[in-house]
Amino acid sequence: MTTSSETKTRGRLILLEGLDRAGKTTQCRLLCDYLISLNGAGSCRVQKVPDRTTQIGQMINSYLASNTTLPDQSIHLLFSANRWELRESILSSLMAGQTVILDRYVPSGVAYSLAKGVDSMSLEWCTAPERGLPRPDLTIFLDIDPENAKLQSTRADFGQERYEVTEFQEKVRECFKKVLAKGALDVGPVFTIDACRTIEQVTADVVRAVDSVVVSGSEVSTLL
Ligand code: FDM
Ligand code: MG
Repeated sequence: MTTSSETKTRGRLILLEGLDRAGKTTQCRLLCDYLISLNGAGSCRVQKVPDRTTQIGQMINSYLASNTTLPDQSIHLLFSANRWELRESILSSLMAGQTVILDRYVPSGVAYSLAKGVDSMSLEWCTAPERGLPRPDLTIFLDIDPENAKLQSTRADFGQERYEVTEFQEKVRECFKKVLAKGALDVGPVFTIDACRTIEQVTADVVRAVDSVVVSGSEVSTLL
C-alpha cells in the first residue's frame, strides 16, 4: 500500500443506466456503501446526472418540470453541456483515487433524445457533443419493462416529469439497447441486469459486474 500520488491507482468510473423507476438511485447508493465498506470512507462517491444544482442544471430542471419549453436540439445540448461542467470534478476525483458512480450519463442523453424520433437528430448527431468526455470503465444497464415497473415501483411521484410516460419509456428502452449495443458508443463493457427483481438480487449482480472489471493504467480514456 502506498499513498504517493504518482503511484496511487486511480478511482474507477462506474455508470448505472436505466429507465425511470429502474432503481438506479438505490443501486448507486448500495454499491457506494459496498465499496466504502471495502476501501474506506471517501473512497467512493455518487454523481447524479443531470446535476440540477448548476445554472444549466436549473434550466434542465425547469424543462423537465414543464415550466419551460425548448427545442429538442437545445435541451439535448444543455444535457451535454451539463456533463461537460462535471468533467473536471469527475477527473480530479478519479485521479485522487476516488471511485465515481454515475447515476445516468451519456447513454441517457442519447437514448432519451433518439426516442423523440426527430429527423435531424440521428445517433451521430446526438453523440457528437459527447466526444471527449471521460469514458466509463464499465456500464451497468438496469433493465426493466416499463409496464412492470408500474407494479413494482414505490415512487408515488412518477408521472410528474416530462418523460415519465409509459409509452415514451418503451421507446427509450429500445433506444438504450441501440446505444449500448456493440459498435454504437464505447462506454466500456456493458452489463445488462434484470432489475425487475428484489433489491438484494439486483445489488448482488451489480457488485459481481463491478468486481469483474479490472482497471489498468492511470489514464482515464475519453469517449470517441
Ligand atoms: N435525461 C437525462 C435526458 O433526457 N438526457 C440526459 O442527458 C440525461 C442525463 O432527464 F427523464 C432525462 C432522463 C430523465 C430526466 O433524470 C432526469 P433523473 O435521473 O430522473 O433525474
Ligand atoms: Mg426521473
